[in-house]
Amino acid sequence: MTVNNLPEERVKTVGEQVCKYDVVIVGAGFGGLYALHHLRNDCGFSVKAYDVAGGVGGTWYSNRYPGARVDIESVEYSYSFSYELQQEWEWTERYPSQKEVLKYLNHIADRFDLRRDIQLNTRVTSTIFDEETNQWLVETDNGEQVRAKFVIMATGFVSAPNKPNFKGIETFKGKQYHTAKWPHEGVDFTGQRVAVIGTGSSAIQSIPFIANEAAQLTVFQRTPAYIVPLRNCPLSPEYLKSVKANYGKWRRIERTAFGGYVAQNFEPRLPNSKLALEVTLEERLADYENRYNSGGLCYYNTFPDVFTNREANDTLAEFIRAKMGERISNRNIAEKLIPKNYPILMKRLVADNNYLETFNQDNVSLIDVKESPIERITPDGIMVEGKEYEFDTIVFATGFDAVTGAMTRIDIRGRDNQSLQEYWENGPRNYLGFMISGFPNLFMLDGPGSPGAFYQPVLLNEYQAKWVGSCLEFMSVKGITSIEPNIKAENEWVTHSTEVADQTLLPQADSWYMGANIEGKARVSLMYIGGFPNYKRQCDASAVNEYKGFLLSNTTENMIQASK
Ligand code: NA7
Repeated sequence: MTVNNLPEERVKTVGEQVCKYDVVIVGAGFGGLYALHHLRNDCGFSVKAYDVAGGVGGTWYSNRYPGARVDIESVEYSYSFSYELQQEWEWTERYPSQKEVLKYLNHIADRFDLRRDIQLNTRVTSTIFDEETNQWLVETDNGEQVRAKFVIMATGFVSAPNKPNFKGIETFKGKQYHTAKWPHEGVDFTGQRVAVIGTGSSAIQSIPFIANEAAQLTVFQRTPAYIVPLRNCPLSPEYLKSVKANYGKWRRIERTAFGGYVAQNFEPRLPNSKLALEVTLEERLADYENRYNSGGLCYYNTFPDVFTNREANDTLAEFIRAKMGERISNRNIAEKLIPKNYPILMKRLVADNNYLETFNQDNVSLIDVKESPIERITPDGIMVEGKEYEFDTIVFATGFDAVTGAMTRIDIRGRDNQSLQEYWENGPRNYLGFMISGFPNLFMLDGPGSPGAFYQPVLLNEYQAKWVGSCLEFMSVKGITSIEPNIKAENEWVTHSTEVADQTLLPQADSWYMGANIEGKARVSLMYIGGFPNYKRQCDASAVNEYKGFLLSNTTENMIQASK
């Protein structure tokens, strides 16, 4: 017997094998951990989670580069599902370091007794849908095969590292590191000539630290980022006490805001309702100045027309450019570091800790590779425009095959042996960011088509895992064995998502939000930019209408809800 016509030798025990789990979860980061807790502890399903890493934490396990920290405030970038957890946990910094976030996630794994159902050091290599049994056959890199009724991809949107395949990369004689796969023992750059390729969040966080150790640091920049100060600081016991006393209010406001994080000057603030172009210049500048002084990413809650109207966007972009200029002493370098040609917020805004000032150091230089891309890596360094720059170490801060990469790197096959990679060749397709037509009983958390990186990912994970839990309970009660979107609903969701993105300035920037950072990747909006409240309304409406837009069946032949 074969599954989806796959070769017999690939499927070791199919036929004899019992279904071992109700749910297999791929990934043990924020999304996977909460999904495991909710589906097992709240809903009573048998659940097994796999993660390729040697510990829980997902992206916070592997991104250990110097200076790594979250740029959403700790009291917001944390789970809301447990009142007790929120009251117990004490964040030490306004923006916690990678170490502190990882400590928190390890605490979650222990506190909710999750480890016994997590298998680490295990890469899920394929998941194949068996149409005869409505089960997924999950295969891992240690040769294990398990069957599950449902699979949840909690693989994260910035987890599949992108290392561009520069010509000659294998000939480099020095050391190479990728920020997303940083050695646990750390790296000593003392006295070295170091290159950093990339100027996104990872580069901007790590460069000040590398520059302090290295003899020379050369940064290769393709696109300058809009940069604002993070203004990290320790958190006082009084502040934590006040947040804990008002956590419900914080969370309620977060759920109504576009970005899902609402702290400004240490208070939860509703997003602006007025438009940038309808207030006076003084009011507008006062708003921007207030956000600048507060620190961090709170511009995502500024005037809403900044997202949709280039003239409005320019008012903020101009303000930030001027602020960036004040921090860089060399005019030639400032000219390169300050972005000009794309709208602000449409490529990830980066909040820094002394990055711009680092270019005032004598040992730091900047090479613009936008017009003249890196030609090749040589045994001794990097070649640009026929000139060779020599290095002992190259740091690739080149980001991720974001949003879709973690899933398309797994051999996922749905009905008729359809490969997900092929199905998504022209961009990810799905319904409500949850499920894909032709791939029954496969759910995604924080995936394409959901608000993903446009919303606070921890809260989005919680909402989505609860939605999946309710869906599985519904199926269990009704004796439904298979669910997948109907193609009409999927098409409509893709069209709606694209239309919403086209109403914004998103397509005007080359960002990973649009798949533009990876050569050959389809250029489409990978996530839903209509805002979490809109997204939630549509997901809730589907659920209360007995999963409108989905095909439900109790056998493969018997579609009991053909096309609502
Ligand atoms: P990012 O933000 O995607 O940054 C990657 C950087 O690497 C970015 O500056 C890229 O330039 C640059 N890059 C990528 N490929 C190349 C090539 N071929 N040549 C030169 N430069 C290149 O990833 P991060 O890890 O910094 O952050 C990812 C997210 O994690 C971040 O947005 C937060 O949400 C958390 P580009 O801008 O594409 O021109």
